Amino acid sequence: MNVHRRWNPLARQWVLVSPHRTQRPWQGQTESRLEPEGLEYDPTCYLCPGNRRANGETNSQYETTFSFENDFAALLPHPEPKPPQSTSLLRAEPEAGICRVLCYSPHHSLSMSRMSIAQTTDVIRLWRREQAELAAVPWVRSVQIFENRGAMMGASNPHPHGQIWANESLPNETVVELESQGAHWNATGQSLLSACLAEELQSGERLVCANSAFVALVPFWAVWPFETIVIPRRHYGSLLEQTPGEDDALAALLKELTIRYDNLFETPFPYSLGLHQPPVNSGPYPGWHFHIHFYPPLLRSATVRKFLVGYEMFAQAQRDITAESAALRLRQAGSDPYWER
Ligand code: H2U
Ligand code: ZN
Repeated sequence: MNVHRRWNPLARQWVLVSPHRTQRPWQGQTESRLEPEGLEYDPTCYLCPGNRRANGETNSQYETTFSFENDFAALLPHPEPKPPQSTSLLRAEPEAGICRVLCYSPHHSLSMSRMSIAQTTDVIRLWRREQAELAAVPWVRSVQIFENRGAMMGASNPHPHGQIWANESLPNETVVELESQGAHWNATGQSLLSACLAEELQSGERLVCANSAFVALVPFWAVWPFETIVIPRRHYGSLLEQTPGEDDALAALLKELTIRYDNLFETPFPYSLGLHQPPVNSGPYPGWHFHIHFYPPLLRSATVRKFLVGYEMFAQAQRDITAESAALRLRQAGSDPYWER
């Protein structure tokens, strides 16, 4: 395959693809391999049940999931009423928000790949409860649910957990996806992701795994080597419209996908995952199609990661291995966990 560029219609960006470049030698940084640990309870962990957190609060003796207000929140519900100094050119605005931490399980060493499907269904239900609760705050317009897994992605703690940041203005990514999905809906009466999914199911070469309600695939326009997107087959905007059957199907798909990730380099695979749902307390946004992005940093092994630097910082994103070969490798990685082989 020759060097080419691909269009991301969702984020409205180009990505450069240089398939011939995967042969180049590597003498740069390697990351240390992370082996799974088995500890079920860590008395020093800020997120384990019953433990005291950094600011002195105590976690409940939770048995399934547990959420709390982030003790070091990046956003505050009542920011200073005085707006920051700004001019028409150098603009600043006050920003109110709410940050929460979501513990997925009382078990300190689990991850979605190692949790049961029923436990992940509990996480999905927690995501929905939080989404509904934060959407009920009249000034909240954006609810961003995400997870950083692994030290390589900046997770501060191995305990299985995610976060929510909800705020009063729309973040950049939401603004672009709102425009791209809205424009496609207005032009065709079909959601952008339904159209993409139809083409992907037809071609099959970027599919990773699927079930009755969800499909995971490496998007045509992926930037991260093993980036995936999880798309519901049915078009709806958010978890609030998802059925109990779809909750179970999503949990099963997330388990299979994260096992495939872990299998790929036989290591707990780091990633950031993010749910993309439409703005709340505004709309309706009929073109928005619920989806989850996975952005994993690993490139060649458990120790060699991709850096978004140089040309990618100053010009545009670039990848070496094609989306098609990444999807093939994730299919070949299998769905039986390597740690049970
Ligand atoms: P990350 O691992 O993705 O950083 O998420 C952990 C969050 O948990 C982080 O935002 C919060 C940090 O502020 N935290 C608390 O709120 N209380 C604590 O005692 C430790 C960590
Ligand atoms: Zn813990």
